[in-house]
Amino acid sequence: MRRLLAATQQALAAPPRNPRMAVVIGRLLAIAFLLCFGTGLYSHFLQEPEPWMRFSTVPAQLYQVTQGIHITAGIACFPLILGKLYTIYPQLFQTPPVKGPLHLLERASIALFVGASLVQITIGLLNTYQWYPWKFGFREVHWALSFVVIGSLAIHIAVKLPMIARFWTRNSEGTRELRGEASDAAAPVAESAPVGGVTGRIFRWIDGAPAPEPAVSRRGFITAVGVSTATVVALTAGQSFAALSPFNIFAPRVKGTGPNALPVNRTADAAQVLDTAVSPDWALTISNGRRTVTLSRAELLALPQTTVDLPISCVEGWSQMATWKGVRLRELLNKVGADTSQGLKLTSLEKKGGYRVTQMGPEYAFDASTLVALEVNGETLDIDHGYPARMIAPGRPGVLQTKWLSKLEVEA
Ligand SMILES: Nc1nc2c(c(=O)[nH]1)N[C@H]1C(S)=C(S)[C@@H](COP(=O)(O)O)O[C@H]1N2
Ligand SMILES: [Mo]
Repeated sequence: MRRLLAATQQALAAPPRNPRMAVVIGRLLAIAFLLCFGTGLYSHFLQEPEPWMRFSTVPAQLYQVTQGIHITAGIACFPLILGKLYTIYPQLFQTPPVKGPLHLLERASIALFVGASLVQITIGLLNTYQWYPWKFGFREVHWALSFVVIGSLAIHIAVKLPMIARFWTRNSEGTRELRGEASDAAAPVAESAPVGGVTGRIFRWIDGAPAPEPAVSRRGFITAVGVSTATVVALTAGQSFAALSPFNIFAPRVKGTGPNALPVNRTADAAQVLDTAVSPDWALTISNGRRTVTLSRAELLALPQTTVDLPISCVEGWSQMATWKGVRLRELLNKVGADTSQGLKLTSLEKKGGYRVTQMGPEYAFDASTLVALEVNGETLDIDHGYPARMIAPGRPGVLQTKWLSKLEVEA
């Protein structure tokens, strides 16, 4: 058994499979994971705020940027994780497979880490394509898994710290030794002492055996990982970042397409509002306790109109700037005597769906650029964009930009 494992390791030896490479890719992955985690927490609390939480409404593109980073960094994880797995693959066959309880724990935490990360980035990617081929709630699972990933990442880093330090820079002791430059260069790497439970030799060749002909050179490997990461980022980031928009090949939404030159996320048909949205009886109800005001679309159009540039920034990654025109929400709230400490409950005409009823904090409700929009990009709102009236506020996730408004209720 031991022999078989050792032989497998030897057969898998290749120049990019060394601890220095594992550390270099690991650093990039850690950055990507932390970016995803931080921006993910922000996105989560915007959608499910604790009662005491208040958010910044400036800059209006804040969420567009944080969510763009979230999706783009998540996509970059694919080639990076594959590269990292390639690099450490021979470690699967280390001998003995388990040295003791601590070693078992270490290997189990890595298994958990790798498994959870792969599931996490895969369901995240599928979500950007609005494809939910599973039964569970995406948000709950993505949220819970993020703690498994970050927790096991922390354990992983702690366990590997001695090795990470040994290979951290080009001139670290371990790196120089790998290059055969260390002061004790005469001693073959194969005999180097175990470091943090890992011997340098595992990544190279075994016990003085001749180096195998490299099938993949170190430089070829770096190029492959680098080019594939840059490519997937460049070809998808255009959904979130306007400058890269011409290169948006793989990302599902394309800027400037759709009615009103704006992509649609949920159509009026899907929301089952094709009849109610165009009914002549439609009116927007605004209430604060007993005080209620009801305004038809013509009455809304007769009020002072404000024009603002605000993005739709979908949690699924795509975003687009648009020019909105309509009535300032705070002017409507003043009509029912709401004060600036009060939040709002928004109800859509939509018959069912997760975003039929949403909540808006006072910082958004009373912001001067938050509108009950009636027009977009110089035209009447298309029914797919929320005709007869929709909410548009700065810095909010797209899911909270409620279309086909029906009721606004000031919270006590
Ligand atoms: N009532 C309602 N409003 C909604 C949604 C919805 O499902 N129902 N989807 C939201 C989502 S997820 C996004 S990204 C934006 C997209 O706006 P658009 O379709 O006008 O571009 O609308 C939001 N408004
Ligand atoms: Mo969205």
